Amino acid sequence: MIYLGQETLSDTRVSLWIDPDLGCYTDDFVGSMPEHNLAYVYNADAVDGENGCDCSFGIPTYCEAPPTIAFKLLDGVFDPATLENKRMTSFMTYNNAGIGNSQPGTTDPSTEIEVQNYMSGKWRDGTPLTFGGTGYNPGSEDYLDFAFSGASSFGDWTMCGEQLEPTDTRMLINSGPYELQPGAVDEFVFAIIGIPDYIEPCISDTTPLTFASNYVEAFYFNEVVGTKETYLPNQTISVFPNPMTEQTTFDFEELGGQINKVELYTIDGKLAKEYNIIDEKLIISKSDLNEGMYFYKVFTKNQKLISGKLMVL
Ligand SMILES: [Ca+2]
Ligand SMILES: [Ca+2]
Repeated sequence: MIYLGQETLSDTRVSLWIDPDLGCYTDDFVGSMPEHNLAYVYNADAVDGENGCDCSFGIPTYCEAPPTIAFKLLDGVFDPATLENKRMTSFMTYNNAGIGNSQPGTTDPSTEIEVQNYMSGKWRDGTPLTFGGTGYNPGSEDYLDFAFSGASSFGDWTMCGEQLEPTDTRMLINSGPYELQPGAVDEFVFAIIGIPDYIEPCISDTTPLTFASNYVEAFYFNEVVGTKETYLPNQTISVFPNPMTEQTTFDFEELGGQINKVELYTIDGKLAKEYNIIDEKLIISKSDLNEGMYFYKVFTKNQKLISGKLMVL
């Protein structure tokens, strides 16, 4: 994500929207695990299909072995206020109005405001998400941010536990609000995790989900990104302009003579360039690089590290 606008956007929200059709799309349930930055879809019962293993329009089904599919946010948007990547801040789900008898406030949005409501952890009509039942309980004050999150401060809450009518669900993993600054270069990384032959009916045991989530997280941060180093806030250096069109200057003035090396990595983790630093500035020109996204790592003499992303247009 590259923000080329000139004005700071003060109330930015970024959502991952998913219409998870698990085999037959009319008998699905969803849930969330906020502590894992994760949401998932599972079949409402042990057999995927409307009439036994069959589904409308001849859609193929998982029949007697439906999996659970999880969507895990690994790298959210960068929030300049906290200098950290934002986590999943709310989770919402809503229903295809054409299937079953969903309450009108819980169905597909049709205006920008209704979309914004869902992205903010509210229902289509602005009703806050509250604990219990479908989560659409006008008048209730049992507010929470994550729909069907299993354990919550009010008690356990899952679609299966509430014995809701199975339906065609959509879902949003929401992140925000945060401030999006001109020139921001950011990325939003998520994993799709399949757990075969697991519904336990009703996800009474989340151990397989927890295990898969931890495994994917460790793999991503250790093997893909690498987090063994100590990070400094990336505001302590200036990288401008970013995106690069002709050349970009890394300015280390604020850190005095502490910097000794800059490395650029391609998006798939290969070292593309290495620069030894003797000055307080490094100027990189486009002729050294291909177009695309790079990760930079700036090393100080005592092995502290500043990292970020550089886009080359
Ligand atoms: Ca669906
Ligand atoms: Ca299904």
